[in-house]
Amino acid sequence: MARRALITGITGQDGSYLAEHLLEQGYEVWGLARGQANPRVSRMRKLLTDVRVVRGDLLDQGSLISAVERVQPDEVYNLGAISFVPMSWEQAELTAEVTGMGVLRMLEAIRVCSGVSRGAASSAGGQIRFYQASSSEMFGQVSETPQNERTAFHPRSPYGVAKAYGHFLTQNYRESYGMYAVSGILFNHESPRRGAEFVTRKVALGAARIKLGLATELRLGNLEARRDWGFAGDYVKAMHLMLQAGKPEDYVIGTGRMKSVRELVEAAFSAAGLEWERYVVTDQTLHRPAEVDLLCADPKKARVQLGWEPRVSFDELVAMMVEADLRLLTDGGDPHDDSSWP
Ligand code: NDP
Ligand code: GDR
Repeated sequence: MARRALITGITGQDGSYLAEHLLEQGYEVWGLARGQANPRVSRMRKLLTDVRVVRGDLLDQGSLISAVERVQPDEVYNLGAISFVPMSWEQAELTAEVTGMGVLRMLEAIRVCSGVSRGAASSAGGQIRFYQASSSEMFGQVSETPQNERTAFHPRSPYGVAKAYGHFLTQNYRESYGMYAVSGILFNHESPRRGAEFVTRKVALGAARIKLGLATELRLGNLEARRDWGFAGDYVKAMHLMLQAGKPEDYVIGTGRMKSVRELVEAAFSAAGLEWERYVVTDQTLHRPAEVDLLCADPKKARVQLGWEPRVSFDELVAMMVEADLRLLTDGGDPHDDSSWP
């Protein structure tokens, strides 16, 4: 019988790549989708035709219990979150509820549906395996570079704090109830499906718009921030591998290479055949209240224990995104409309 996976955040970037990967592996894939008439759900249904949808919201405990009862999953991937860091200052409480407390609600749904009792410290922990989408944003103001599984956390945004809560809670459910519950500490990963608010996609779209005469400038915040950027299609494979391992452990996932936003801009504009200095304007209002200056992964544990390695280089990723946006805009597509996903 096919293994069954339940993915929260199915309408997001990672949800789509993970669903495709699991379908290729022969899984029956279910996506948890929220909202009465969420337009991203109907678009997702058109693109991922083999994914089955179950309604639920990370804010609603009962809906998660019902979803787990209905799907009876072998594996749960908790990707749902408010994931845009600047929004977490605007709506800090909501971010705590969805990105932080949502993890507690999902773990509780699994615990209850698996019949794992609160008192059973050494219980088998049930059969459902759980993946939590932890983030390099938990490292925040870094104490060492590169960052590995033992690096201390110093989050710099309400988003990072909420992720740290979810991370420790996942660890705690593993230790308290013997659940197979793991966190992937993923560094930034991007694709042509990335939301237009994130810097890589904003830059790719900006370069494409300027190239096609649809815009004359691109406004950006801090050009000196450095990140470890990889391809989302590579990273979802690591999520799956983490749930197939012999024992539940957390892993850092990234490329081990860092680039600045300035280098990203140079690469994207060059891929579009443009000189970036003529078009990019820096805007103080786009700077963050507390910035994460640099993040760089040490993914050695994942390479050695899971056999995972990223395949797509930074230059290939940027070129892929710029080309996709040139095609999208040339075809009259709407960058905010997920149905135009490549
Ligand atoms: P997206 O922002 O693209 O997707 C977020 C998803 O969360 C959407 O499907 C959204 O659904 C869903 N969601 C939002 N609120 C709720 C809610 N109340 N209940 C249920 N679902 C909800 O994120 P990514 O795909 O980029 O990232 C996936 C996960 O990985 C996130 O948890 C993110 O924080 C984390 N992460 C991402 C990294 C990256 O570089 N991409 C790096 C490290 C961690 P809806 O359509 O309903 O809004
Ligand atoms: P990040 O991604 O905050 O790292 O979180 P984002 O692409 O938003 O920012 C990366 C860096 O670029 C700088 N920057 C800008 N960012 C945006 N969005 N817009 C701008 O105009 C701009 N100018 C400069 C930022 O200051 C920052 O330093 C992403 C999300 O996917 C999280 O959910 C995830 O956990 C982390 O990656 C790892």
